[in-house]
Amino acid sequence: MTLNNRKMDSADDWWKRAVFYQIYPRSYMDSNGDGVGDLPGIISCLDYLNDGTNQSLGIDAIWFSPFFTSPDCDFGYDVADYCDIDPRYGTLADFDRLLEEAHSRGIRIILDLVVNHTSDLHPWFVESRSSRDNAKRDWYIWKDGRGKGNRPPNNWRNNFFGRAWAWDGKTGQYYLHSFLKEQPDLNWDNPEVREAVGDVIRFWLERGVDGFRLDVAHIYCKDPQFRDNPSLLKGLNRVGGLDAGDRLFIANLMKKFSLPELQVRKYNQHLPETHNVLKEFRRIYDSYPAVTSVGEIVADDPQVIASYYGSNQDELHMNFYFELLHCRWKAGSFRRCIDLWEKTLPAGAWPAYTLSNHDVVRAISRYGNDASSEERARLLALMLLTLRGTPFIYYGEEIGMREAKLPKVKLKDPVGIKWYPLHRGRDGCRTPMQWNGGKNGGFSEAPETWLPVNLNFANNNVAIQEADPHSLFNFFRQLIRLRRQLPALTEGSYQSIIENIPEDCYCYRRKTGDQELIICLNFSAEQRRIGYTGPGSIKVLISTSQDHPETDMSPVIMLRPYEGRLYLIV
Ligand code: TEU
Repeated sequence: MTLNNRKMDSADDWWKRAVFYQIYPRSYMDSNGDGVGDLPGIISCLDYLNDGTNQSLGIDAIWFSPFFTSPDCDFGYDVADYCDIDPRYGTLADFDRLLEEAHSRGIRIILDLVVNHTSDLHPWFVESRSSRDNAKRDWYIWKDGRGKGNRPPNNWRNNFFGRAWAWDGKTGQYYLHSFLKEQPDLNWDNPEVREAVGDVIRFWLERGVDGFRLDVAHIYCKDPQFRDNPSLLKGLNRVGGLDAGDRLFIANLMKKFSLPELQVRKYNQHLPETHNVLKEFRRIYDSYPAVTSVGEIVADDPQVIASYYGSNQDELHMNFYFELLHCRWKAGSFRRCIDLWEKTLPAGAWPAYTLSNHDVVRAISRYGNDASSEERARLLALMLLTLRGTPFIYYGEEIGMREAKLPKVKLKDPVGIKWYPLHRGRDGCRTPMQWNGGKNGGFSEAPETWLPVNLNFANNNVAIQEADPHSLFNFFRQLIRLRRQLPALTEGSYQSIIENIPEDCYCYRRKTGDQELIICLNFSAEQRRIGYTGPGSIKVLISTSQDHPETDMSPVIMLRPYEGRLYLIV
């Protein structure tokens, strides 16, 4: 291993200049041949991510999906011990080594803080469910049943399938679970819970981690009266949107596929008290140097997402903007989405963008798997790395890993198992990293890996792409370098350009006092022409097409199908 010490950006706001990379630890690199990725495996790949030379990908920070002790009902998102590493991934000593090796390469590390709920095997819950008068009973949300039929306390549905209440026969009460019944929700009204989670945060900050990604931070607090959520169908009905036939059709469909009742989540998300929890967290982060946080906040209204920065920048440092995951393949769809978020963000609030993660179909496949998928992936990469805000790359995105189509027998995600074939679940985006054309794509020596490696690994892997100067990997690599060299990309303002731009192109300006860049993205399958009429002339710095004219200074921009270019105004 080459240890090429790279100096870390030590400023408190390093995360504004950083390129993040999300690793799903089960699927990155298996060092001990059990078919499951692990921490020593990840350590052996750090040079690939950033070895301090121009040859590696060059990322600055990693977000790790959970590797804490877990029975894996939701693959780590059900934590049974927040302060230990699951033995399948390694030990705390391995973690310390990972942190040290990462830091020595200038790579910072943030962890996944999953504290809306724990695993049902967490000792806190084991105690809580042991008796009604246990000291930890109130650490979770326990309620009596309703009426003669002992119905669940209210109509809330969980986020996966079915109702959000599970009956505990031993103590004769229901407990709340916003996801699986093996993931009971913590009671954030209880000061002891807040204190205990604060201790977890401090535990990792003391060890030297650089921050956290906060799982479903918008649902920590619940309505104190636990009122029924309004039904979406009834609401639609009131405004005359559905006739009786529609209602019957929908009701039958929902029954057939045991779909959850459609309801407005009025009382189990975005409660004002949640902001106080996040402020408490922020005070802890701020008592350590250079800590950051990024929230998984899901809301339809961008104002609501923006509120989680805090009125005084005193809650989350960054919030993902998931709307970007729902854009159609249309220049206007992306432009409107970004413009709206830029307009909504309060002054000083810093955006975070991602196009893929462990919960959604990989972006390269989301827009269709065909001959132009890779061109589209390049266009998306150029956009992701030139928008104003911190980009998060999902592992494998840099080599264009596709969503794997797995047969039902191979599925592991409870969501896919339950809904198949309607919804194949989230396994398709979680398959092992494709390192080379060897056994299991170079991921593992095991006879069988936890999820199969995607069948295309022989043609789609790191080794091939490292060797090909025109590969997607090398495009990402160059783009990340370029981003570091151009202050307008990290610090500059953002302004979309509409005048004289063809409908299927998305163009924007990034600008500081002394640097101005223009990014032009052609979303159409045909050539597009844009005339540049601004001051000065323009010089192309990078294009998604391999053989663009390096020194093109022409005022007419001819974009090839799906081509994107970054121009400097000189
Ligand atoms: O996800 C929250 C969430 O509600 C969705 O992304 C959900 O996983 C998806 O809609 C299901 O189809 C977070 C994590 O990212 C996810 O992996 C966990 O399963 C979930 O929380 C529970 O911790």
